Amino acid sequence: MANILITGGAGFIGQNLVHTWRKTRPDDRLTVIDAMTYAANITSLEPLIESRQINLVKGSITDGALLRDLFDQHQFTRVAHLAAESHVDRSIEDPEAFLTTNVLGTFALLKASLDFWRANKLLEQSRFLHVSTDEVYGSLSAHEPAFCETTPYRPNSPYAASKAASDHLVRSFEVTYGLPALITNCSNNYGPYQHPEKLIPLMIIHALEGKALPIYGDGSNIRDWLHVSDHCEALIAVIERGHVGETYNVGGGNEQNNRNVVGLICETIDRAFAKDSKLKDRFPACPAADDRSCRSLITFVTDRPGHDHRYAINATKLANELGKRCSVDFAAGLEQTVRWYIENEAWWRAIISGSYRTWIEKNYGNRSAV
Ligand code: NAD
Ligand code: TDX
Repeated sequence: MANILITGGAGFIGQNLVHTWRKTRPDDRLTVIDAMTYAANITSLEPLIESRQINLVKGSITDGALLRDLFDQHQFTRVAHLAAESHVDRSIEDPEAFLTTNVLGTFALLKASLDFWRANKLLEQSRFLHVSTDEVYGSLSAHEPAFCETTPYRPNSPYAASKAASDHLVRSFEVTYGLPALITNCSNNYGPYQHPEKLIPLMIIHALEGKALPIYGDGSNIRDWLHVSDHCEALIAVIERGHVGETYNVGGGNEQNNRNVVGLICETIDRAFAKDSKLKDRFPACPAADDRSCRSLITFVTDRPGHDHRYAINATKLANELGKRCSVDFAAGLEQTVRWYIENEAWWRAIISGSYRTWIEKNYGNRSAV
């Protein structure tokens, strides 16, 4: 039995991690701290909160006094740090929040963990897992080898730079103070509970609603898609069995360019409508409701500034040292994800009806078709 703190547990990966942890390690005591930004959603956590299977604290990781109180009260010996501002396009519009949360917030959390573990002589048995991204390594050309743990850092967006800074802080706390920290750098996640601002849910929801599918640039940019369930299993393996001071890359082994991803989403939705006639009544604006392909909605729009061309992860260290291999097939995972968004319409409608509309106008309003 361990006392665990999960930061950002009301976000996309955080919610999935909470559910995986709860199911697989029923004796651990879980506390989630989350600032409840626009990206948070506690609908899926509510049953766990009500039945006291998790403890949810609404607060910011930048609040050192709050963190100190939580450590004193709950005696955490494991921290899984996921809280972050996470959307690249928002970091281009307004980088400040990224520095505040991703850099200063990570610093406050490192300090609170170190102070508590030192004072209580818990350094040896404790673990601090910092969840980071492949974007810190920059961009690959078509033929370069995939990122490995020793690839030099070359972040290109304010988001990536803020995550790189946080990785460096974590490393420095491990080397200088002996904080028992580990870092994971993973590729693009997809799956249930992902905020509609990100590529895959955005395209699924727009297709269902008969709205344009805005692909940035020519759509040749490549991402390595990782199902969130594989990612969560890898995170638990690293925090429980990883070697302190080490970095582990986590990737799906599924490199796809954005045109292919959007095309696959369209085909998956077309097939779902062909199989289930009730979908035509539920989503009448979707082209598939008139037996046309969702592909007719694809639009190429002004590119993202500084758009990284390709990310790819070499995950052999994770497989060799910890025996964890990512196993979800991309087409199967995408089909399951499309089904999840179809079945959970109320979940995403509640998000897209609020302040999200302002973001859509800001990010897409001035992008002309190319
Ligand atoms: P997300 O944006 O869906 O969730 C982030 C959560 O952090 C939200 O619930 C938000 O309210 C919370 N948060 C933000 N600022 C906070 C603060 N100051 N204090 C406490 N909570 C705060 O992000 P995600 O996609 O779930 O990503 C989780 C982590 O994984 C992030 O660190 C991200 O950088 C990293 N990551 C994500 C991906 C991906 O594809 N989604 C890939 C690589 C790495
Ligand atoms: O409308 C869009 N059109 C489009 O073509 C959006 C939202 C995205 N894209 C492109 C940009 C990227 O090439 O799709 C690709 C994926 O975009 P995002 O979903 O915004 O992800 P990305 O920028 O790759 O970053 C993600 O992976 C690494 C996460 O958001 C980060 O948190 C993570 O660190």
